[in-house]
Amino acid sequence: MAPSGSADLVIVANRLPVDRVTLPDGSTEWRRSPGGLVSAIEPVMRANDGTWIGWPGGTETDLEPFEDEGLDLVPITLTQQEVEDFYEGFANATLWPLYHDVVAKPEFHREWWDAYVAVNRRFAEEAAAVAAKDATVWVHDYQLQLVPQMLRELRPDLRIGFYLHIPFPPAELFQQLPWRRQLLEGLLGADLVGFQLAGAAQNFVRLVRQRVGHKTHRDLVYLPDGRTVRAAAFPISIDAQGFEDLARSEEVSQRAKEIREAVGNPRRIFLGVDRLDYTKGIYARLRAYSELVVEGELNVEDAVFIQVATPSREQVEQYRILRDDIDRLVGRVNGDLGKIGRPVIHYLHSSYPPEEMAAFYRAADIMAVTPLRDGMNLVAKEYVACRFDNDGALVLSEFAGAAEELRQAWLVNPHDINGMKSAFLEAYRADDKEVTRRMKAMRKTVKQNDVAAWAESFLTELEAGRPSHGKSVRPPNRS
Ligand code: GDG
Repeated sequence: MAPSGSADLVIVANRLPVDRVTLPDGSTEWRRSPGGLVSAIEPVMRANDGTWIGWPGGTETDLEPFEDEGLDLVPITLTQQEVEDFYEGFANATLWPLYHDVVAKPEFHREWWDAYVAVNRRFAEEAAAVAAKDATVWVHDYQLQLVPQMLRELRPDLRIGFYLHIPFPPAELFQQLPWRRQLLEGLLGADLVGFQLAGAAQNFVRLVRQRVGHKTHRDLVYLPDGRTVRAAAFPISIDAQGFEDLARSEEVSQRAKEIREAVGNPRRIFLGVDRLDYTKGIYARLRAYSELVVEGELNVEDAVFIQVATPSREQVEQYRILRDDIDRLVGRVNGDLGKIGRPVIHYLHSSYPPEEMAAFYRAADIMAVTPLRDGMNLVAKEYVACRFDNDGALVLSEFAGAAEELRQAWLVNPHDINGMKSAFLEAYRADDKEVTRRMKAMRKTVKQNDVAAWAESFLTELEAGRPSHGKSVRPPNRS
């Protein structure tokens, strides 16, 4: 295919950075969806005449490429059947559990795989059409692992990067996948494959050696056609300054006070914030906490747990089961142990604007982030960014990618309920000096390694291996 597009930088992600919102009068408009990825990539997009290709969510078929606040956006259409087979099926009921240590049982269906191939091809063809000659294309996440290879076949002139936001499993688990070789070959279409952690990159290289038979050396894969592919870690982060500024604002400070008052000004507020997902360890966390109340280690006058669970993937069966399980647990705990005006757990199944999230982070004394497996976990970093007074305790799962950087958190094994209970109590009883020492160190880490540094290091590495005749992506003008 001859290059026909004009974009020097193309971002390919499952979702567009905007959502279609229906207004009261029935008309629709695009609204920017808040998220670290958008704010990280936006400056590079602007500096490079970038285009973002993604699915707007929904099944409208009448969507044309459009501009939103100066960003060129190209919507990909999915049919209802593709939403079920590609998105809810192969992406969220096959790959998601398989890549998260099989904490739920992955389902393997051939029709789901066929839809995955077809939708990946659509993304690849669109990217091939909009990319200028020698452009850079950055493909994101587990929904699009075949795109790099499909795109390379269409457009060998492109520089292609791929970034996986979720864990990459050890060979012993990945082997289960009937289409394991095709996925590895799909990823090898990229020049640079980025992961959250070095261990994930190593898993990938080992699998490529074993399953595809290519020569490898450290983080490099040597392909028979002379190309080399690099697999390396680029731990993602957040807009740390943005979160801090939000947390410092008058509006958020006031709202944080209101939240504390609304829950009865207890001595300590525990907080959990997660998408309602079985990988996040919400059930075990709430159980551990409620056992401390049963045993009298904590009482409802002094401590309360606020759990924000954002609705997620509600059409997928495992998510419905989880929701019912948590509804039951919270109902039982509050019914058995709560008092008038003093529930043990405030459970909020809802999503909130960024200001309200920052107010929760500021209101909480102890943040509980206890996933069974998580690529990174941005919530842990957001909490740290919002604690500008160097107070607040973070209880963090060893199985979150963030644990490699946030060593000063109270680290826990979320499968060990007693261990988690001890950590909650330690954090609850810790003196101010100890809490400050830990938080100061974590704040330094999060501020130094923000999301802009992440995007810059990935793109710099991607450009570094480019043949000298190609053009390269310009860094944004950073103020
Ligand atoms: C995947 C990987 C990796 C949540 N509820 C609301 C809301 N959020 C925001 C949080 C945070 C983000 O969503 C969730 O990010 P996490 O990192 O915690 O988890 P995943 O959604 O599973 O993300 C993960 C990440 O990709 C990035 O690579 O870290 O490991 O699984 O930013 O604040 N934001 C608002 N309202 C809500 O109700 N505004």
